Amino acid sequence: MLPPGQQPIDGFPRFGTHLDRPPPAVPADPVIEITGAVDEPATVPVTALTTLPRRELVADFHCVAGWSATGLRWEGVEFAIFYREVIEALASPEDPLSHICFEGLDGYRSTVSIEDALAEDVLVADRLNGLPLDADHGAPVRLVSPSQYGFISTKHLCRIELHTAEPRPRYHASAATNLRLHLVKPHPRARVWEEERHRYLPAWALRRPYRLLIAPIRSLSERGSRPGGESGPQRGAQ
Ligand SMILES: Nc1nc2c(c(=O)[nH]1)N[C@H]1C(S)=C(S)[C@@H](COP(=O)(O)O)O[C@H]1N2
Ligand SMILES: [Mo]
Repeated sequence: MLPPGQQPIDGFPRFGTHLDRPPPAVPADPVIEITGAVDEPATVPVTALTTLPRRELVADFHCVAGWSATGLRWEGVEFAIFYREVIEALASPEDPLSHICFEGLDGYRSTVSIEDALAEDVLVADRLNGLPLDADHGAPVRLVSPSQYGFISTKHLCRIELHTAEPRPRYHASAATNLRLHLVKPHPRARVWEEERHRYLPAWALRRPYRLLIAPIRSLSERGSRPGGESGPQRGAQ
């Protein structure tokens, strides 16, 4: 059964605010920076994930626009374990952490409450359906939070920013893209079974307009994924 307002899609399309921009290049030795409420910002090599207990998670993936990809098999490390083993060793803020921002190599950002981030189905994933994560789906590593709309699941994860109070929403490192995404007003919790699509508007009002965006965003994203494909102007849509 799919969450309210979702429709199944064939396969697992590349999708996102990148539109037809190609995926970012993966550095030779990728790292995840840990910044914000830490004593000293730190840099964790992505290879550290191989030293932590691994987890396989089969889950559906739901985009706020209304498509769902079903039965994806992710592999990686539970975020809660990464948090306990890596982040807590670095962070000793006076106040407890309340929110975590996840940033991708393309500048994309998502913000998650600590409760939602530590849920048992949230993964830092480096494999999908038995293969290393490809560029379309977030190489080298991405967040996967299947109980929340896809826009929470930051691809190409390269920075984790810790906060002790809810930060002002920032959806992209680029000011222009951030501004455009602000207009979308995504719901801060984005839980799919509660249909938390929009910060203010009721979900029923958005189902249809969002669904109309699926085909164009999907085909733009596909175009950007082709090697040597042209990169277009930045536009905001989730
Ligand atoms: N780095 C990055 N992560 C991102 C996005 C993006 O544009 N850049 N788009 C988000 C949105 S809106 C969705 S629906 C999913 C799509 O994931 P997929 O391309 O693997 O299908 O990625 C999310 N994570
Ligand atoms: Mo999305």
